[in-house]
Amino acid sequence: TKLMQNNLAPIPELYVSYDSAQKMKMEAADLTSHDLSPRQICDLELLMNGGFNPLKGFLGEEDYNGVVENMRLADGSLWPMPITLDVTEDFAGSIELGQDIALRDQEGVILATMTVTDRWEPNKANEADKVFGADDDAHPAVNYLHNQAGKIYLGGPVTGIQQPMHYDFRGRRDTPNELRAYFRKMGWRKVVAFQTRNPLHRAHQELTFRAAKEAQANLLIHPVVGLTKPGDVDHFTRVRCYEAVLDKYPQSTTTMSLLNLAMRMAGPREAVWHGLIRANHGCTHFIVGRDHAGPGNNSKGEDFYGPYDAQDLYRANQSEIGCEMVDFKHMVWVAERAQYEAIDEIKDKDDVTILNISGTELRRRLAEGLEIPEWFSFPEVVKELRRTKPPRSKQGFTVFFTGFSGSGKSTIANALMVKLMEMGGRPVTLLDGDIVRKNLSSELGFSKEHRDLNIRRIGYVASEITKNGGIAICAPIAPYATTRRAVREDVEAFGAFVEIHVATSIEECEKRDRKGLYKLAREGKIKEFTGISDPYDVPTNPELSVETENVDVDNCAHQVLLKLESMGLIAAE
Ligand code: PPS
Repeated sequence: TKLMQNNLAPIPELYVSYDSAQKMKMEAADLTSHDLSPRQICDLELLMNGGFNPLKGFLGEEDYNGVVENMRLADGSLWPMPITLDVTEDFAGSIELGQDIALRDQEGVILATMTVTDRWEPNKANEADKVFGADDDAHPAVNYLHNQAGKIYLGGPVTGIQQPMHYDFRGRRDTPNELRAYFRKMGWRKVVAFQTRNPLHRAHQELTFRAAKEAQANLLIHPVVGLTKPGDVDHFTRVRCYEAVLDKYPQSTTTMSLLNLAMRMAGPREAVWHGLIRANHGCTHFIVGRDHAGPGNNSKGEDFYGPYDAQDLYRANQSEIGCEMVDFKHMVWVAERAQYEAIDEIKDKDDVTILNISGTELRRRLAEGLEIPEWFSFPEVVKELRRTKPPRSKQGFTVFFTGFSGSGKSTIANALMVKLMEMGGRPVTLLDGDIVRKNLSSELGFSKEHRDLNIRRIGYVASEITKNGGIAICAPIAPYATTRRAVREDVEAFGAFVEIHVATSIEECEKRDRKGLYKLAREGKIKEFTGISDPYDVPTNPELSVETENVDVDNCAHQVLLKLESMGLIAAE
């Protein structure tokens, strides 16, 4: 391969001068405003600072069609990812073509204006197929497309007023031109970039170090801190980990900069996109690994892309990307030689012990507080990860009882609370149906809409308690499966969600009729009464289902404790 060297001349940005920006801010008060989503803010930042060069704004229809169909803008240049401004039909209908709109962040600060030249309804199924490989909601970007993105796209040139504000790690964030200036200043003529959304362990350190040696280049660790794959380690933790690993590289050969990119997990197309972005940041080489930017499994449990599809597509477009690929060698630990080696280069595979810890295995070990060997990661990194992800027995969690009125939810929930408090260690909050309706939801009735609001509020509070390391015990009727699923998702972002169906039959509840409400419901004096005149979706996959007929409360609560123990949520000290 020819040895690429970088051309470090500044690349075009879309920002106006400071004085013009002040003036535009005043004038923009009169413009129709679009409030950007978190993903759109990431896209806008890279549009404005030249990270998405040659784009001059959100794609218009002709460019969009070219990008979707054959990875090319209307003028023929290579661009694999639709960078689109999706809006609601109402908003799209409220503006005219040719009009300037203000693009604002979530606090209402104006970041840019856009002259709307294009407005169209995209064929989202086609975009999903062509760009992401399948119209399958299991793909995070396809899910975004269908379930979060607005129906209409607006396109047009953007005029940048100011960068989105970041309060974290400010010294570690660089625009393409800031990185170019840094490379110029340091005399770095060849730079290999490493893209990552994960903490760096020893295999990554070894691989990046080797890539730099092979390309005879300096190294840029270029982690994504915008949006990555749902469930990833948060970027605050990751950056602390990266900072610890930076010390492990030979001094002044390596630097680290944070990239506020919203990833799409689009595998091959994403690799090409990442390469173009790194070329814009002044890099000459780019590391592409196995399953680069892979989205995980599709709804049939299969891979979306082949493990080396990204490398193939990159190679085919390399000359236009302007950033040479260094392909990832899958690195494994060879115990006998106490070193990392590329799996395809080990000649004596049958005679040596090859060790590797997968991401899933690492998460399991963290969750259970098990050993993570020194050959796998650096003690500083493991310490940070353990700080953020303590073992399950020290994390917060939510126990969510559901069942008919009078099924025994509150009684069991109370018994459980007392047992957990006896054990100690974590604060416990009981969000009982009646308590919540007195405090959080006093204005709500029992329509579907109000019940949903009530349950979502309980879910919000429970997820905050879970995040902060406490135990939330919820005991509403929660009759609708979709709402329970939504609450589960809210909570599982931070800890375990344990759904418990208190499976007392409606006949038994009515027979007990503790509060006399069933009688009133039968007489029609209470409308929309769950189980009598309003539906209850029986949980299909609860963590536990308890029978209460002929079983005492203490025993029911004990069954829950055993469940919590089997899930690793409570443990002996
Ligand atoms: S929901 O559906 O989850 O929002 O209900 P929840 O907040 O748990 O409130 C249920 C308690 O309110 C009393 N109540 C009713 N329940 C069901 N349907 C109707 N129409 C209704 N009207 C009042 C009832 O006493 C429930 O108390 P529990 O503790 O479940 O017995």
